[in-house]
Amino acid sequence: MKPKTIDLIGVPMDSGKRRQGCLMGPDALRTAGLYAALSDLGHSVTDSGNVTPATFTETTGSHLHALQETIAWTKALSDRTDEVSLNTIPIFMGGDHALALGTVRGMANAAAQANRPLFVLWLDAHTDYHTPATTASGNLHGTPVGYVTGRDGFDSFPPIDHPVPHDQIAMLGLRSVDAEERAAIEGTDVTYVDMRHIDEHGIAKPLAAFLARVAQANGLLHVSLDVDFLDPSVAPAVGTTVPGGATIREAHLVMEMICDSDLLSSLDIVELNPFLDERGRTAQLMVDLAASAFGRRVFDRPTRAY
Ligand code: EXY
Ligand code: MN
Ligand code: MN
Ligand code: MN
Repeated sequence: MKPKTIDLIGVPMDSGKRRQGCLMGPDALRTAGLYAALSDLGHSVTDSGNVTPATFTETTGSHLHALQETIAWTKALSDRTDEVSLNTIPIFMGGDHALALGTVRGMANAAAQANRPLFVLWLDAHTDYHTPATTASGNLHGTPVGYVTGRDGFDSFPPIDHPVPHDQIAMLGLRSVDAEERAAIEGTDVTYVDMRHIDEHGIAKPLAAFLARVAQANGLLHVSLDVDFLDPSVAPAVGTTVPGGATIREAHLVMEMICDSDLLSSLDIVELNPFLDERGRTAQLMVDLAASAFGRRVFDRPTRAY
């Protein structure tokens, strides 16, 4: 892989759900050696520190958890993403998945300025396709895809200047989708791939088809990796575990194929809750997966033995 310029951006955001702990995520990824893992591969890495939201006054009495805090983070992340040059690959170290409200909104704006389409690869047990009006839990980490695709109901959030078209989104690893999300998303042209499909056909086939479309369109690729994409037995440090998730090798294959495509323009690593980890093994796995997306390999070419 050609050396890249990578910008590590800490996003200690914890407002997207009630269980606290993701605020420690950025430092857990730092402690697990994300900087060294990427610079050891020859990339030029900067750690820009953490984003901090503007001050806010929280709404009371709303069924939406931490609404104003989440809006403040969305604005701060959109602004931060506006500063990102497309010659740099930002890695947003979460923090919960509500951070994607701001990172995907910002990358969609950056893509529009570059006159290129933004594609989004959502690696998650969940579709995160709710709106403030449809969420039963009131946890806004279940809404970023609803927001960036322009669904109604986000009036108090910054407007979506450039909605991500549904056919520019692929979701892999799905196994916990609420009835409303399912009914809504089945009516769109999102590429939604559940674990049953992956069991039967493998993870490489749908991913290769999606990456080919990104390349064909000269698109930018934003990857949003939720820890709960993986099976809880190998990635326990997340508050929304769902059994029957991706294996470590399926996750590495996804990241290695993304690396080979050379299409990655931005990456979220989200929902890591170190409070739930076991001696840092989930944080270490996220760092290893990031290294696979940036060129770490066992061998550079296949064996000649057959
Ligand atoms: N769909 C459920 C809800 O809206 O509460 C669960 C959402 C989990 C979201 C995590 C970040 O992926
Ligand atoms: Mn998620
Ligand atoms: Mn999830
Ligand atoms: Mn569409």
